This record gives sequence, C-alpha cells and structure tokens, in this order.
Amino acid sequence: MAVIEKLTSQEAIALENNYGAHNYHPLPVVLSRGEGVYMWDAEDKKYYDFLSAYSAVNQGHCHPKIVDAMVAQAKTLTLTSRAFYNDMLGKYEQFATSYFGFDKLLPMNTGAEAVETAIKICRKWAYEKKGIPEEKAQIAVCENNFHGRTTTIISFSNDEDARKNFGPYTPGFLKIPYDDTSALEKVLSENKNIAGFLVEPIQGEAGVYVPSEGYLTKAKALCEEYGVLFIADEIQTGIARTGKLLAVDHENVKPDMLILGKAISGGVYPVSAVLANNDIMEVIKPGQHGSTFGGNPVAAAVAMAALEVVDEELLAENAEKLGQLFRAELQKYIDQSTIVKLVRGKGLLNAIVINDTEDSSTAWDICMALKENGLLAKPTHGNIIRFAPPLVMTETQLLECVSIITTTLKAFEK
Ligand code: IF1
Repeated sequence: MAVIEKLTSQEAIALENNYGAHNYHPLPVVLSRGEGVYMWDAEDKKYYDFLSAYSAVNQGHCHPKIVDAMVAQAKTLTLTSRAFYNDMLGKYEQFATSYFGFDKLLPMNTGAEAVETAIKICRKWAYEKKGIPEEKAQIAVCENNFHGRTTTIISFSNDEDARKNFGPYTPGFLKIPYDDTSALEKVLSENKNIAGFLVEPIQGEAGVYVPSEGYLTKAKALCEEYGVLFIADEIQTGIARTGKLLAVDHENVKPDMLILGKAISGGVYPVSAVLANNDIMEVIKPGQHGSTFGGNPVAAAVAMAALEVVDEELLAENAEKLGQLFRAELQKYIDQSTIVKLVRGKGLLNAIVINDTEDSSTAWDICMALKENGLLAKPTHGNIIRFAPPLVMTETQLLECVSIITTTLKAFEK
C-alpha cells in the first residue's frame, strides 16, 4: 500500500493498532484536516475541536501566519545545532524575553524537556547561589501534578499509570497538597534545603482544578520569604488559554522561572522554553545543558509568529469573554441537570464534572456521543470532561457548541 493512498478511518486505526505501541487509548476518530476551530475526519465529517491538542493549538488549526512563517523558514534554513549561531535564535530570544518580561530564555522542544531544564537550573542555582550542600537540594511539588513523562518527572507523579514500574525514581522532590499554602509554609519551614516550588497555576490533568483566589500570590510570597524559586509550569495554562497571557497574570504574580511549551508554537512545531532573569539563568554555562533541536531557526520563526497572533487577534481577551459565556450557559443547564455536577475553569480552559462514579464509563460515553454530534472532547480522570477549544472561536460558534453539548448531555439524564 502506498503511503500517500487515502485511508478510511477504520484502516488508519488498524494500522496504528498493528504497528504502533499501545501507549494511548484515543477516541475512535481519525483526523485528516484542520482549520481554525474545526477538524475533519478521513470521511470528511466536520467537528468542533474542544481539546486543541491539550491547549497547543490556541491560535487555531493551521493558522496561515504561523504556517507561512514555518514554511518560509523551512525553505531557508532548518537546523544548525548550537555549535554555530543562526540568524533567527537571537531575534526570537529578544522578542520572547521582552514579550514575557524576563532577561533570558533557554530554548528546548517539548514541555517535559523544559520542565527538566527548569529542575536542573533550580538545583544548580541552589548549590551555587543559595549554598545548599551538594546533592541535598529538594524541590517542592504538588499532589496530582502533571509535568510530563521523563523518568525524573514521573518520579514525583502520583498517577500510578504514569509512574508504576518505571523506577528506580529520581529523589529530591517533596510532595504537598495543591491549593494549600499552610502545607507549603510547613514544608518550607521544616526543610532548609528546598530550592524551588514547581507548580501548575491551574492543574490541567487533575481535572482543571482552579486553586482558590490568592493561592499563587501567597505561595510566591512564601517562596520569597524562604529564598525558594517559584517555578510556574504554564505549558498548558499559558499563551492566553485562561483569559490572560499567563495564568499567573490573574494574580499579578511574577514567577522566578517560567516554563512554556505547547501553544508558544501554535501547535505547528515542538517549541518549549524556560525564562528567568540573569541572577538565575547565569548558573548555566557553556556545555552544561542543551539540545540538538532546541533554538533551531524554524522553531524561532514559528514561535515569534505564534506569539504575534496572540496579540494581533486579542486571544486572551477573547478567551476571557467566551470563557465567562461558556460557564454561564452551561451553568443554566447544570441548574436543572442530574448528570452534570458542575462546571469550572478559567478563560477557555474548562471542565464539567459528571455525576457518576470515577470508574464509570459515562464521561467516555458522553465524549463518544459528542463526537457523533460533531464536537471532539476527551475525558480526564474518569468522570471529568475537559473543554478547551481554540481561542480563535467566535461567540456564534461558541453558542452553537454549547447547544451541541447540552443536547448531547440531555440524552444522558436519568
Ligand atoms: C500526553 C495531560 C494535558 C502539561 C504540563 C508539562 C507537560 C504537559 C502542565 C509536558 C503536557 C499533555 C501531555 C499529553 C497529555 C497532556 C495533558 F492530560 F496529560 F495532562 F494537557 F492535560 N506540563 N500535557 O500539561 O509537555 O512533554 O507533552 O510537551 O499525552 O502525555 P510535553
């Protein structure tokens, strides 16, 4: 079979089943095209995308400005390695540091790599600046975190699927409850070797768990008090998703280290980054960290275009406005629903909690029905469904989606 032959959905699924590792359980839909808020399957059925590739496609599918930037750069120069300079990286670093308000940027490719990078910088900073004895640095992390899939990162996960049988695990992490500043204060006051606090401003995978107002402000203040780096993983919550450029902007909190990924590229290319000021970033010297692809010219061109789109199309403002409308409209439905317990979220990162046991298939069944009705969403943690459309959605489109969702849910009411 020629690789260019157009496959039916069934054929495409069979190929993945036969030749791919079974590390995912996808919804049975095979996508072959995307544009803005829409995707089409192999049989040309059209769907609203309500996942946005886990918030990587905030700017919408195949955004012409971002794709054009990628194609133009791909035809000019794709990869040099960092053994040499390239004429795009510096421009991008200047652009992005000014965009996010930090002195320096360290470019990587995937989210997990950027988290690893932040962990390494934090530990090195602890030994060289804070004076923690070698090998003793600890990083405080939250229960039910999701920061990626590397061996070190899964070492401090408490999701059994992500963690079990991948040990031995990397030591040096102290787990505390999320949204609990007393727990943070306790761990900081009882352990003098804490170097950093790594936190998601909203826990995505845990089920779009929005912390209480003031949590990030208080946590940042505690970190300052104890001389500990406040490290924000905004890989999922950043780039306008929650109605501000960054989720920490809702509380005007400035992290010591900012981790970005996913939508910094508009989802067209793997781009991630760690941002920090000089006093922190300067602990990394030549030869101490890097990546073959990190900071390549295509990534630089793509990321600049993707960030420009966020401003030009007022995506943060749109996410804020449509998010409020979405939750208000769904709340009206929930008020007279027995199948949905609640809706929560910020901007266009939202979730509904299904009124059923955590191990029930109801959320999955609802997502299957939503798919039939032309809207793609995925359950997270059993009975929670995440709703995160591209931020380029219009109000009319959003209301049509609310109608698809509520009509679908009605069929599940007892
Ligand atoms: C998968 C979840 C979302 C992230 C945060 C780092 C990373 C992620 C806050 C790592 C990645 C992705 C990975 C994806 C599923 C998805 C996810 F459900 F697993 F938790 F978005 F909610 N920090 N999250 O959310 O970034 O290395 O993947 O580029 O299939 O594992 P990555």
